Amino acid sequence: AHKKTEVEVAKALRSYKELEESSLFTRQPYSLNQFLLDPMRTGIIAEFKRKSPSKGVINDKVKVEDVTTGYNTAGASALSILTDHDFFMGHEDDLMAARQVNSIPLLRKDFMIDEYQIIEAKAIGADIILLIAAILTPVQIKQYAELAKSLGLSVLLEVHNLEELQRSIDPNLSAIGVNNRNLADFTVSVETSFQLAEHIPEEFTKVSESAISNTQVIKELKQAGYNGFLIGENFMKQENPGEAMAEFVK
Ligand code: IGP
Repeated sequence: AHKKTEVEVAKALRSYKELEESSLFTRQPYSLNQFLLDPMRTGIIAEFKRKSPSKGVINDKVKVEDVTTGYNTAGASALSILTDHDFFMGHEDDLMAARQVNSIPLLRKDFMIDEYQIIEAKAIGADIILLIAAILTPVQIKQYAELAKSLGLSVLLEVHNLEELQRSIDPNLSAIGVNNRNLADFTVSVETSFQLAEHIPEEFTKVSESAISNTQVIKELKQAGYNGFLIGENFMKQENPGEAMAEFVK
């Protein structure tokens, strides 16, 4: 309900026509899978996140330009930028600022519940959208993934159990992300990724999301077939998140 009103306000401020006329709207997006599978990169999707509902403020002292260029230099395959205002202290402007200084894919990390937000994602310079199975019907997932694909955007579907995975699979998706954090109670377990790996159809790249804090786990996840690793807090809790990632991958 909260997100619904936020989207209604956004629609009133900027029409579909205005979004489609913005200069970023016509750019050709980068492909998530191309960067995830690039052997010169780490497979890490490094996240810019000031605050979260489970941890409170993580870091509100750093600049999005500094952090994202640091991540990029450290070999990130993509950057995840929270644009949700209330829960994560993020903003569309953060993604636009990251766009100005990075030439790798940007994930608009937000709760997509309306087609408007997908058009908006393209208009602010995103390359990837996130669809969270837990809050969407299979019909919504199909429609949103089709729209995103028609705009050249990559689509990351987020699931956290087998039932969500099986009801949400769609050919328009680019990658499947297994969230190790249960959004209902915030408990985390990387086991979720190991358990679901074999159920993800092989045509999709696999991403493990949340609670990744050491390189040994990444090694094991790679052996289980994962191509991508979404890491936020482990880097953001440091004074210099970009440097923390460089140290992590060394
Ligand atoms: C990153 P972590 O534990 O490394 O900070 O997690 C990312 O997976 C997490 O921020 C996330 C998220 C989400 C945030 C995963 N799915 C959906 C908001 C909405």
